[in-house]
Amino acid sequence: PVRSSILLTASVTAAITAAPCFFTGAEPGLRCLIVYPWTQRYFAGFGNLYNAAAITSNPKVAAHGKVVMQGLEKAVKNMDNIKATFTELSTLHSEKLQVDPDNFMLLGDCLAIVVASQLGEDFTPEVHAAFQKFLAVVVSSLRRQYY
Ligand code: ZNH
Repeated sequence: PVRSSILLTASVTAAITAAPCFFTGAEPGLRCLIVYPWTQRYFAGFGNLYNAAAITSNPKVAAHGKVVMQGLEKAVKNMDNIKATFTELSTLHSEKLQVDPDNFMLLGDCLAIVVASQLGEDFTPEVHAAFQKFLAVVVSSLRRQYY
């Protein structure tokens, strides 16, 4: 497992370096709320999210999207220990926020689409595979404290 995570680090880091907007942009979160509208239910306090225009112009949604991306940045920086890194975050999503964990990969898929569109030809099958593997570890780590 250590060896595979080192390989993963190299490809994902390469992908991330080439995609400067990756960890600062709110686009994956916006997409997730539009394409999978049931994910809006957790953001009742963020104001009206009645259509795509309302979602993309909502400053609270954008700010939150960036917070989530910063959480993912933490995962990249702790590539060999994502499960432990996300222990508290997993408990928060399970016990306090009560987010259905099936939603995690939906956001991951939106993220992959954004990264692919940023990287263009550099989003090779190898980078894609590494990226999906990274997302799978992130999602299983976020699910870990659910029971
Ligand atoms: Zn989440 C929050 C991350 C997914 C919902 N998140 C949060 C935070 C973070 C995160 C970092 C902050 C925390 C504190 O404050 O402490 N998420 C995350 C990640 C992911 C996620 C990394 C994946 C990938 N989430 C998610 C989903 C959902 C959510 C999918 C739904 C659908 N979150 C949430 C909420 C919150 C959070 C609701 C809270 C918000 C407020 O502020 O209110």
